[in-house]
Amino acid sequence: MAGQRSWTDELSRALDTEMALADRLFRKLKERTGNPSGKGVVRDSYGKGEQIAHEICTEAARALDLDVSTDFAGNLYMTLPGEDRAAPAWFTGSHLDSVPSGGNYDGAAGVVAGLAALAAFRRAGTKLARDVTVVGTRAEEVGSWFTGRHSGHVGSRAALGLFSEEELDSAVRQDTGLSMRRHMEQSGFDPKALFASPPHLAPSRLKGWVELHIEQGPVLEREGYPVGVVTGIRGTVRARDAACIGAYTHSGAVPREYRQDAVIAAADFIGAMDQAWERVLARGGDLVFTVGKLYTDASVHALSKVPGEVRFCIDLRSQDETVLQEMAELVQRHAQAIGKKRRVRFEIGPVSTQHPAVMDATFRRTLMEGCRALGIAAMDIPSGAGHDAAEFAHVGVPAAMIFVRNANGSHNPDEAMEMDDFALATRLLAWFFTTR
Ligand code: HGY
Ligand code: MN
Ligand code: MN
Repeated sequence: MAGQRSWTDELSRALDTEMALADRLFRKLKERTGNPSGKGVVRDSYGKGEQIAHEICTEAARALDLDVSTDFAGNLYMTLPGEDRAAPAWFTGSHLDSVPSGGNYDGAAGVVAGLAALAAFRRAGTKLARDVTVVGTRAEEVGSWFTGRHSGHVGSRAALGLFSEEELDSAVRQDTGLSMRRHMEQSGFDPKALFASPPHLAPSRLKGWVELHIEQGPVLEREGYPVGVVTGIRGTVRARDAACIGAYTHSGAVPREYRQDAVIAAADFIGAMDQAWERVLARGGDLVFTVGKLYTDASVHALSKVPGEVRFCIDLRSQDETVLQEMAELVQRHAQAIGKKRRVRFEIGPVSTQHPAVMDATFRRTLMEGCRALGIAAMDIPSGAGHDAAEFAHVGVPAAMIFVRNANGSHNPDEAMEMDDFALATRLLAWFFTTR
């Protein structure tokens, strides 16, 4: 088994004790970023809610006497110094923003687990071989807040030098109409300096990225495991601002063959993509397809009108790059063919892609060793959801993820996680950092 010099009874007991810190942080996050007009939490990317979450974690890190810093994009770094400060460091953490009316654990669980692990190292007097930095990344949920052209995961991609300057102005907040650039500046960060300096995280400085995150799907719960070790992360093909343009006209007077009905055409398109999805699954492929937003214009639509416009988004995800490419082509082909048949025009708009990511095999083996050593029942599991970990893997930083069982799915206010499961996953995270 990998070197176990720092795993002690004191550390084991300290991890139990620090679950109280985790509890306090989850409670504070829920209270201070709760949705004022409804249920769940609101931690808007480069907005007030995300900023509050960063302040709560900064305060906890200061109380633990960690080295605290931020980069030009506003990512938060909270470091426990190790013996060899020049050695490539362990990085852990996750995002501190949420989807609108989201759950309290998506993203935050990874940051809270990292802080609880560092608090336990402090309490037990554990001196690790290398630094461990807990990161609170910005704007991982950017797709739920910003439309326009961008490729998601803004904070981690900015830290790794993968974020492009044009995205600063092509990504626009739906509710404020302001660009990513303006929101970064309003939050007190420096987009100009971001592009005038080398990436904050040079891959050579990182020993690896290990992210704890709730599963967000039903598998661990259904299979009866508290913890999962992630094998890979699905890539995406997304169109955030698609539309189908037809013609408004009288719903009674116009015969079928003269209509340009945007809603029926969009329904045809969605049905055709759904059948394509079934064909991929029937041949054993991996794919999910979602239209999370579909809406006519409330300022002009009416019962007695043939709808002349409908707007929607497309979210395609797969572990397989070729399936993603095939689906991206199919989107355009169906849009053309159905547009012709229904006498409408599809405007698919900017299409962003994220490549699938493979988790590091050695880290996965070590994590499974840890599960055996700690008596934690765990299973290998692919991630359907996207995560910052994929960006680290894309730049060659070995990456791993620990999933925590959670009930009621995710991206909804009912997202629920048992603290016992969280404690096991945090224990595994801490154990992993003691191995080298
Ligand atoms: O959409 C995602 O998978 C991630 O939760 N942002
Ligand atoms: Mn999410
Ligand atoms: Mn997440």
